Amino acid sequence: MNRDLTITDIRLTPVLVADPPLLNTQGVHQPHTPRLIVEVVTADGSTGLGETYGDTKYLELARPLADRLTGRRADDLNRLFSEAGRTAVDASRISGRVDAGGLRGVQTADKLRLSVLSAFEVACLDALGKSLGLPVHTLLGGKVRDTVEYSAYLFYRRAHHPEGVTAQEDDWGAALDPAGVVEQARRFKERYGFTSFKLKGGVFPPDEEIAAVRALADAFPGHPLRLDPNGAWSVETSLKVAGELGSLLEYLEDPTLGTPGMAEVAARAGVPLATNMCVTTFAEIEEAFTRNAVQIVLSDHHYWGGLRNTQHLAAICRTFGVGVSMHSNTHLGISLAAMTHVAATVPGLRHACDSHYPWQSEDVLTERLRFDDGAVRVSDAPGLGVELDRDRLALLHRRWLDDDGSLRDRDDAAAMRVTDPDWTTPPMPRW
Ligand code: GKR
Ligand code: MG
Repeated sequence: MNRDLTITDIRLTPVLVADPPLLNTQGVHQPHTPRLIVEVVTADGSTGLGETYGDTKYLELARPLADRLTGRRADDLNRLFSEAGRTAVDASRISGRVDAGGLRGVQTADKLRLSVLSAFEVACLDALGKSLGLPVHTLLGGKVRDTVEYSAYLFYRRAHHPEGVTAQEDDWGAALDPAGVVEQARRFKERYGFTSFKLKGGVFPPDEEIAAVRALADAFPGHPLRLDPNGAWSVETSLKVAGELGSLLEYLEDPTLGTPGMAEVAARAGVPLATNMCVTTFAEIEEAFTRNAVQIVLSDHHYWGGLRNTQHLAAICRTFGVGVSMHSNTHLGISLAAMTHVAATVPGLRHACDSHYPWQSEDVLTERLRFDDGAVRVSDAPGLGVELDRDRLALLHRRWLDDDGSLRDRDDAAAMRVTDPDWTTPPMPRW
């Protein structure tokens, strides 16, 4: 076979994907959420797939990056990354410390660039794997496990999006109290076999969320439990929650914002702290690790800059005795496949990874990925081992084209205002 891995084309397809009314501290998920699907085509006829955030600021950067990388080689990733680093980022796109829509920590030009680049890297690895007949995990040095464990991602949620809003219905029903959360967890366990449970908190006053975790502990004795309020609590509130839940928790995730606050909670709480908010870039590692502010970093291969950077992060964490696992934001099967390949190569992955995937009823793949006994089997097929369904892609792209612009940028506070016109993003700490 002619292995000319020159990138001849990069196709960028923004899509809007159905999302249920999941609550978090900033508001509620909108009925559709944006993602960007990337296809890297190489001269030997391979097409690799990648996926990343699809809000406008990512799309605006994706085009110039794609133009810059076309003509280069899909197997020349190191040079591709340096080349991409020269692409300018519009500074007006990086405002404020914490990402308003995505709860993804600090915003920097580099992080924005890496968030887009990660989809290109995954697509190049997929193309390369297809061309060589090798799975992505082999290109990353080889898997050290055959399955990757995921946790059930529990959300307080409404039964439906508000009346009059075009949305995909589901039959999960509302979960707004401890009984609802336990019922949701039971269903996750029955359907997918998950044995770890993470509850998205910061939605109700801490006492209610403490009651929900206690109810989970009673219903599922011995199952690892996590609570993640996305930084909605003060240091004092975090310590109170940690004091009450203590040994029931596998870890507490981002109880409060910022490394100094996390360090104080970590020093006094006696519960391990995980983060996908206070350490989201390499530049933040030194301070956080030196101050022992976090015990587990939840990597997100999108904003850390891809699968190889995730491996670098995991190696740094290992060196400092800090645990590593995976963060998730609403995503499709391409990203779940990518997460699974890289997670399969990380030694000492002791915590089940997060994934929103069970909440997504739609995908752009010919076949959905499956969770069996709470885990995804690592594919040994060439590349990522997934196949694009062009009709599905076209349908979800059509939805993006038809949108009047109101859903093209994730805005959980705007979705909340549909039912509560006075709602604004709450100032932090909320409690
Ligand atoms: O989907 O509402 C959500 C989550 O709150 C998400 O945006 C977070 O980034 O899942 C994430 C987390 O663990 O913080
Ligand atoms: Mg989190």
